[in-house]
Amino acid sequence: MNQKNIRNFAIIAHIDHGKSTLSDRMLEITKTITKEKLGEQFLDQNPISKERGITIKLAPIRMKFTMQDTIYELNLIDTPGHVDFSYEVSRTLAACEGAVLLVDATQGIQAQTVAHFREAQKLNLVMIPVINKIDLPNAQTENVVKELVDIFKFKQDEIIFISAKTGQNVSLVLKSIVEQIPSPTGNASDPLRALIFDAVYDEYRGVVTYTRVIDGEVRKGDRIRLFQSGVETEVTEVGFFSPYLSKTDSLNTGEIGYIITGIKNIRDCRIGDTVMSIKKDSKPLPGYNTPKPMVFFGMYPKETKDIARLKEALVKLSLNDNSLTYSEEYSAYLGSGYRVGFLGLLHADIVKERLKREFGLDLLLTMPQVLYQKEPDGQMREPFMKLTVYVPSEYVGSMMSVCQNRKGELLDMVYRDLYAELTYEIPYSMFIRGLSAELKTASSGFASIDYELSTYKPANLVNLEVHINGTPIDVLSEYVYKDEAVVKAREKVEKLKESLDRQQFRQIIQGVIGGNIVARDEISPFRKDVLQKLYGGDRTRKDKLLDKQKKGKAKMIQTGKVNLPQSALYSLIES
Ligand SMILES: Nc1nc2c(ncn2[C@@H]2O[C@H](COP(=O)(O)OP(=O)(O)OP(=O)(O)O)[C@@H](O)[C@H]2O)c(=O)[nH]1
Ligand SMILES: [Mg+2]
Repeated sequence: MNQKNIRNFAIIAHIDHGKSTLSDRMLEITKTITKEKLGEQFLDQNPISKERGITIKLAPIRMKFTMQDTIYELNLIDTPGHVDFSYEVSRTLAACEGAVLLVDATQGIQAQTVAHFREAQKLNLVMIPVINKIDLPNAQTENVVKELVDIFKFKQDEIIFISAKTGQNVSLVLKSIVEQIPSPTGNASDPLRALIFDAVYDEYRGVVTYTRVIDGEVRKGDRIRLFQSGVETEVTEVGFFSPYLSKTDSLNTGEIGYIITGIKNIRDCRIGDTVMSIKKDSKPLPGYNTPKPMVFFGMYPKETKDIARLKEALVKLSLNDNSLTYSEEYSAYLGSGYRVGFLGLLHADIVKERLKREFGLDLLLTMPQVLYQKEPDGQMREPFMKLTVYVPSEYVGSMMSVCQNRKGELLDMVYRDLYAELTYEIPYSMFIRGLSAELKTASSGFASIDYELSTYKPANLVNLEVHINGTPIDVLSEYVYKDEAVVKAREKVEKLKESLDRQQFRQIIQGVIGGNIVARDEISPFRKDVLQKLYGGDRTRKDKLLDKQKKGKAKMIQTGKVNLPQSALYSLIES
């Protein structure tokens, strides 16, 4: 395609504002996908995405669009809206010249609208402001126009009003993309430089890199070099996204597509790396800063033999999701596992689900923890976030009381027309303790939040251990704030008692901090219950039951280090 007829753009918005639905209409109008095949949110190909109705991965697709007898190649990248997947958005934006900034007419500007707007602005992308869902009776279109003008300084007459659902005015958005968004610059006669903005592992083809060609071109059979790993290899296939992989002869300057190479080792291919020609020296592209994982879980396969498959699965998933980190871990009770780091709780949940569905792994996840830092003098430090809350002004008071109760410190507060923007510094661990849900509830669902890591601060933490019959259960211990430690210990002991109350041994459960028992409970043996239903009756039946119970005991003693069956541990960790 002639470089000047190419347009690369992203659709960005807060969660649920209609990005994937707008993509559907564009695919329909450009006849990229037939209406019969389209369904809803076509680009959400992943079944988990489909079921939950949320986008979890960036998704590129190439369209042909004719305007005034000229055929344009439009490369659309749909992005996720949830804050856990913001990194997908920044990677997408780096591969584009422009973005459609979509705002739901019933919601107005929300946290990720602002976050993605700023990111796109930093990269000097041309943005097309679009207000969506104007078909809804509760659309507050005029207010949203005012917000777009006041906050983002758009001109009123550049805003397009659409319904992604009915298709109303969507062709105006396509027209505007062609007219407003510049064609890619880049030099066709320079040696190849292409940005890897994503990658997937395909069972049949191996590593598939999603790339944006910046300079030069790439063809099947070309020798290329990956800058970071220094690996040289041959291109075995190039193509574009339809959204499936569709082979072509070459990818030219400015185009978005995929490259498949002879690379065997998944780790040689890194997101953000530059694919370069081997012939001449040229500079690598800037790439990305990989975000740091914030939440950590221990992950253990329920079947011990699955540990090798878990490792393989993590290697493959992290190719496609390089914010995922993992390191080996061992538990006396659960055996070998991995400590896996995620960007947030939704991210963790999705990865667990993908491991189950795509790799058939049944896993146990321990309690989430944030990444604490231990100073040489033993002082613990915990991560703090800069949290921004966007909320209708009438809820400011409730937001403030939630944040204050959660050790938050108010940094800034700005009142806009209809809503306020509060900025807090708050421990990240509060997210694990349900901060997001609390803010939602206290604002009748209106609050939206954005956050980023700000700093580490000293934290008054203690290690809370859980002992059964004097033995600490490693996977149940966790760091908790000192001021809540005793309450937490009692809660845990109680919960454990509930999940253990049908065991056959006397069990002493203790919450222990620094060697001191701060909570204690015990469960008397199960034996009584076995006989209870027999009302004295038949002696041989009684003997048989007691005999059965004895065998059960023997089995547990052999397998467990304490009288704790794995099923009880599972139910406790999973609850
Ligand atoms: N009435 C109406 N509903 C719409 C419109 N556009 C999208 N929706 C609905 O809004 C919901 C969210 O739409 P999606 O397209 O999945 O939103 P999204 O921005 O892709 O969401 P994420 O990718 O999860 O951030 C769906 O139920 C859509 O049917 C519209 O123009 N009018
Ligand atoms: Mg979507």
